[in-house]
Amino acid sequence: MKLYGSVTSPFVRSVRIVANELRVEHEFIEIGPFGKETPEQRSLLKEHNPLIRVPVLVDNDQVVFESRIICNYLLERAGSCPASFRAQYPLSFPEENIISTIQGAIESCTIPFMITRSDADIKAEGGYFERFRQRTQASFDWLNKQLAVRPSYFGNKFGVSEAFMIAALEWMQKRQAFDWSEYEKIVDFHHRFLDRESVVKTRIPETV
Ligand SMILES: N[C@@H](CCC(=O)N[C@@H](CS)C(=O)NCC(=O)O)C(=O)O
Repeated sequence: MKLYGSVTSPFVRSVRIVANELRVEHEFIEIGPFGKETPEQRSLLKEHNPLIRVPVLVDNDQVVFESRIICNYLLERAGSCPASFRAQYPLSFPEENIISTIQGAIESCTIPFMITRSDADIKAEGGYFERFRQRTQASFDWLNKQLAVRPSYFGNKFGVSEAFMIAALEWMQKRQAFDWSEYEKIVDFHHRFLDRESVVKTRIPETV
């Protein structure tokens, strides 16, 4: 099984965390971060994913793209999983809502980041960029609350939504895309899981 992705992408990292938790053997094939891919890497990506983005999983003849679908593929394929990982398959609807919100918040930060990275003259403010900012904020307000009211779906035990959340938090911190340090429950969440083996193993390198 091959996983194509960059070491910086929070979507790729979520998948890597889940694969590590499920002990799924895989080869990680590194693609440069957006705007820094080589022409060969870009055409490799195009060949496997019409959306031309990472992550992409190739398992013999089966190609799977979109981080969430890849996680589902891994969960289904794993069958049983270590007791330390909350891996119900299919995921419950409350957990799906939590993952949708985390993914929406990530995209609200990664899209402006990629747009400004590809065109230095564009200012990521006002207009629809303002909607992205509001969406991130509203998502974090909601997620902070979910940690209090739905701990069995989010926060109590490490699972898929926790993998997405930790990847989102550390990417936003690294890129200074959104300051979540005032959200008490979220800060506590980060403290609880930041030393987990799968999280440490996939952390974005300092040098990138
Ligand atoms: N919804 C997708 C989002 C993936 C995504 O946005 N990947 C970014 C890296 S963080 C990417 O490859 N972007 C390149 C592009 O948009 O052209 C998923 O969950 O996999």
